[in-house]
Amino acid sequence: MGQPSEEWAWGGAIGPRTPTGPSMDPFPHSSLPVDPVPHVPWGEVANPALTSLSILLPALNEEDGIAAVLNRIPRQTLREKGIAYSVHLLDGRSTDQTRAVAKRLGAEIFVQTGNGKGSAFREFVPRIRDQFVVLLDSDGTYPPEIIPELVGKLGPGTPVILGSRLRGSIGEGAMSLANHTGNRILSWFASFLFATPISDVCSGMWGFVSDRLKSLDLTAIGFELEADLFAECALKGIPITEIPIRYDRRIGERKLHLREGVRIALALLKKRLRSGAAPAAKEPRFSIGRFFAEHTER
Ligand SMILES: Nc1nc2c(ncn2[C@@H]2O[C@H](COP(=O)(O)OP(=O)(O)OP(=O)(O)O)[C@@H](O)[C@H]2O)c(=O)[nH]1
Ligand SMILES: [Mg+2]
Repeated sequence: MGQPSEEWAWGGAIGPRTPTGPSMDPFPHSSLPVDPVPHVPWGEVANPALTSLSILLPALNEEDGIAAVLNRIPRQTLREKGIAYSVHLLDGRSTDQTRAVAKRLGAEIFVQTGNGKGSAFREFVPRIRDQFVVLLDSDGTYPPEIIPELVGKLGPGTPVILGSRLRGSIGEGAMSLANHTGNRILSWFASFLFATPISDVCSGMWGFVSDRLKSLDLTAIGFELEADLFAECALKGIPITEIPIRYDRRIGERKLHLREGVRIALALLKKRLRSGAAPAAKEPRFSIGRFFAEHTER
């Protein structure tokens, strides 16, 4: 052992090392609260009890549409309403810039393994951890602006909300006459088969209480997804509340062809025949008078 080094204060007797650093205040600081309340500016968050929301955007080659949709999500209003949200691109292995654009604009990217819009949605549902879900297309046709209002209506008595284009308004050139007629016929057919009125069974804008969504036994692969959502709700007695929405002309190339209408009708029929029993009782119950009133007043 050598001599103690120079920085040791050596008082001539062996003892503890003398501290040489700056002097410290006693700890903890008695003037500060032990567990300070985090600062949340009043007026910014109207409802401090946060609601959580997953916004799901299925997309196949929608590099232009997805940018428009993401830019139209009213982030400020969602924050002000105390809705903590995440946005998820459900990508059908796009070959354009869809994923890159969505990522740049803050969406989380999920790439489906199967094919079709229905498969993408079904693959993603088990991953949902938020209280509420909103589903809308990535082609700029549905109004992201109404998401806060839609989420505000969701709750135990209103577990599923459908944005109805046929009860709302349709922009010029947004829906061809053939599509319009097809949508009406399919909605009548679905209402009749499942004894449950619905005005727009092919609408791509829906809201869900996540637990109720997860209780559905969905089987759709492609564009019959919305018909499947409707049929499952009808069979399980889960009420669907309709709100009128605006439908605009699509951005980018369409993926749906007219023949899909036949596939959707067959999917509805198959589901109804396989279910055997009558649809579960729900509130409000179906009545022929009400059905015709609802489908003729527009
Ligand atoms: N993940 C995924 N999304 C898809 C697939 N096919 C279509 N989509 C998306 O599903 C949404 C609906 O498809 P569209 O082609 O717009 O069909 P549509 O809205 O019924 O018909 P249009 O009137 O032509 O707009 C769009 O956002 C598509 O990009 C697919 O195979 N996988
Ligand atoms: Mg579309």
